[in-house]
Amino acid sequence: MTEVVSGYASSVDFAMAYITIISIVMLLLITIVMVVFVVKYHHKKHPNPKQIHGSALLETVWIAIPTFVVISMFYVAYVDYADMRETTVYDEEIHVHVKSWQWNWTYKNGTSISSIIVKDLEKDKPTDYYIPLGKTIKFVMKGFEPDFIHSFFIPAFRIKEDIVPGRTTYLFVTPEKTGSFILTCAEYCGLWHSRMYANVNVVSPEAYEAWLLENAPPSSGEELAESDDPEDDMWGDEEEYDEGDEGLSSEE
Ligand SMILES: [Cu+2]
Repeated sequence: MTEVVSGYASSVDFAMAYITIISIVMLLLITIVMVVFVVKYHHKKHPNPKQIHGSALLETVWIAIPTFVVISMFYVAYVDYADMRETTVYDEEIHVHVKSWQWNWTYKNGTSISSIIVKDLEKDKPTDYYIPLGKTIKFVMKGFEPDFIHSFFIPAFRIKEDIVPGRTTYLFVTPEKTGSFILTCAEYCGLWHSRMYANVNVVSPEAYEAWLLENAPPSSGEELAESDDPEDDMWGDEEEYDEGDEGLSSEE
C-alpha cells in the first residue's frame, strides 16, 4: 500500500499526510490546553469566577486560523483530484464492466477478459490484466442493471471509483513503474466480494502491444462492437451467479 506507482499516488499520499499531521497536531494542542485549563481554573482555586466580556482579537484569531487550516486541507486534496478528473488527453481507453462478482476489461482491439472469482485461494489464480507503462489510461466503467454497486480500487495507484448500475464513471491513471498490482472491489457487494480481485500488470508498451495482439479476438470489427454487450458469452449463464460452489471459478 505504501508503494508509489503512479504520479497521482504521490499527491494522494501527500494530501493524506498533510491532513493526518495537522489533525494530530490539533488533537495534541486541544488536549493539552484543555488539561491545563482544567487544572489551572479548578473551582477550588477560583471559588468566585471572574466575569469577562469576550475578546474580539482572540475570537478573530480562533476563527481565522482554523478556517485557514481547513481551507488549506481542501485545497491540497482538491488540486490533484481536479487535475485527475479533468484530464482530457490520454493514450488509451479501457472499458471496465462489472457484474457480481467479476470484472471484465475490454481493450481497444476488442480483447475482452473476464476475471475469475478467486473461490479457492490455493487453486484459483487471479486473472491477469495488462496496462502499458507511462501511458495515460482512461478506465470507462459501467455496471449492469440490476446489480450491486461495486468499486474499482487499485491501491498501488491510489485510484478508486464506484461502479453504479446504469451509470458510467471513469478514472485516469498513468503507471510509472512496472510490476503486478492488485485490483479489488472496495464496495461491499455480497457473497464473493472479498474474492473479487485480479492482478493489474504494468509492462512496457511493447510488451503490452504484443500481449494485446496475442489476445485479440479472432474476428474483426463487428464482434468488437458487441463485446461490451451484457449478453456476450464472456459472462456465461445467469445461473452461474447463483450462490453455490459450482460456477465461475473454473472458467477462464
Ligand atoms: Cu464488492
